[in-house]
Amino acid sequence: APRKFFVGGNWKCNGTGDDVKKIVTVLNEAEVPSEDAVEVVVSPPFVFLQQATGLLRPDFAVAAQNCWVRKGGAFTGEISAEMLVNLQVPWVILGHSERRALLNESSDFVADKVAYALAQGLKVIACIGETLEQREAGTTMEVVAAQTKAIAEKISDWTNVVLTYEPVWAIGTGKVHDGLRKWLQANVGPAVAESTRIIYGGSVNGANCKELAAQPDLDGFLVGGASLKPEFVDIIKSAT
Ligand code: G2H
Repeated sequence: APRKFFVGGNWKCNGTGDDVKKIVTVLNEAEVPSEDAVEVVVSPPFVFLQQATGLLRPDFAVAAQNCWVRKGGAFTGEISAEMLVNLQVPWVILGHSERRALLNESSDFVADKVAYALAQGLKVIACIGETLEQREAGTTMEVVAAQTKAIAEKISDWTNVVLTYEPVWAIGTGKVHDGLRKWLQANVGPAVAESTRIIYGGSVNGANCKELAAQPDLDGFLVGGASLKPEFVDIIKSAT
């Protein structure tokens, strides 16, 4: 089966209950390509997940922005994968560059989270990407391959993984996606390389989405800032 275009909206740590209503109203009224052509997933902060789920059109899904690495318990301030499953939240974003950088999440820790979340039945938007320093040092492919390898060592089924390349610096060229697909082919296998969606994140907006979507190895987007605005609809439309 061809890889279905994926558009994720990462709302990050933004908004109020009223903002959720406003954003969801815009999405619900939007005319977008059919479910066969694009998978749309929005990711509100934890506290708004249930509200968003209740209001959102049935062809769009929600994702949490993080979850705890193992079964819940005495981990103050954390949210477990089991809780997300219990709330019928289908997706979770893991390893976002902001968590890797600001909260010191290591590749091994992220990989453990990916494996645990998948085992609980969640679908995972797994994020990888290099910093500007690493890019300038010419180690981009090495860095993203190591981040992907950490995950590949802990999972065997990639069906419910969307791999998200988010260079911490800016707009992509599609080249890293090609390298990542080749890495999967050589290290995981041709079937996984063929079927796994590799999406792009980093300042995607209504103006640049069409050009980016035309890259052959790019199967969708994880959108931050622009996912809070009506132009998110234009980004969804770039699927076709
Ligand atoms: C990268 C991205 C989405 P933005 O962090 O996760 O955000 O589109 O605001 O660059």
